[in-house]
Amino acid sequence: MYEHLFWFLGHPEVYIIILPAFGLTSEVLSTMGRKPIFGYKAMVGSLMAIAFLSCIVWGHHMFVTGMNPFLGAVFTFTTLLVAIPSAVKVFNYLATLWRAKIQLTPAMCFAIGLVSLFISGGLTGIILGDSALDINVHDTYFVVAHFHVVMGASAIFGMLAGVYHWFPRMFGRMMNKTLGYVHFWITLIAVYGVFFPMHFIGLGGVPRRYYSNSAYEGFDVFLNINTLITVFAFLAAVAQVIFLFNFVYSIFKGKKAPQNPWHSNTLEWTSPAGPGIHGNWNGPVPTVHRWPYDYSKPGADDDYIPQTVPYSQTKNSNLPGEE
Ligand SMILES: [Cu+2]
Repeated sequence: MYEHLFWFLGHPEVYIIILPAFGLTSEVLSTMGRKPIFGYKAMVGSLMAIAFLSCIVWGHHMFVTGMNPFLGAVFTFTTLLVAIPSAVKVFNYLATLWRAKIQLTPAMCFAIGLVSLFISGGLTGIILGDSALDINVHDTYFVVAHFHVVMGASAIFGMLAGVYHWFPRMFGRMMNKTLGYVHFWITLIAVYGVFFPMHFIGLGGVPRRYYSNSAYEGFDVFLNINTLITVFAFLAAVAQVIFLFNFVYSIFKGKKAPQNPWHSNTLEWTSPAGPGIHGNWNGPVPTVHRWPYDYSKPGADDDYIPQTVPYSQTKNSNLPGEE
């Protein structure tokens, strides 16, 4: 009973970590690709579908607890259903990037990094969600590798994309781009360096949650891989020191940020730069005329039209009238 309750909380909880990162990524991919997010309604629907499905899949953590195999089959079915909205999101991310005017800011690098990690980690989720396959790798490092790629690395990449993107809005200053790129590349390589080989240790049968495996001679062949993983883990940690330095340094010494550094449509970039004031705007609250994704709109001169600017005030008069 306790284990059921634990995973009834535990599975939705990991989705709570990744879903906001998906939202951040959608914003960054759209703004930095100068295109509307592809399939907006499908993207929102997928988020809601994932949130709902997350509540009826917890049994996939319990395939080897002695649970009735028929119940295992039910949880396999509900779990594999999650692949559908997940695939919709990945395809729409890729379609948003297709023929986009991609601006590779550090935020965009991390957003694309999230897509890469989510695909890599999602594929092994199919193996773990299927009871017949899961039994072979349950409670091994294969699971550790899978969930750290998806809900650890992928979610953190989304959060870092958000930090780089909205830092100018939060502090009125820009983060250092070069340090951002160094942070991104070391983190990306180190994360794959840690978790890619970890899958193979798991396939070899090394169990998780043991503080040492030195009592089992059969696992000695994996020592070199463990050493390699440790080196990459330290490398990943060093990269985060670079990020923390960049973050704190830029708060005080970063270049002053323009009002709207990424030429974004959204409302937050119209409020006074720097830490928020009560009510967010000095004067009256601005009027919003449309959705936030009017990037590269056919017939418009600029590749963005802020939500607060009516079409009649844009340079080109060919745009349709406001609804
Ligand atoms: Cu789960």
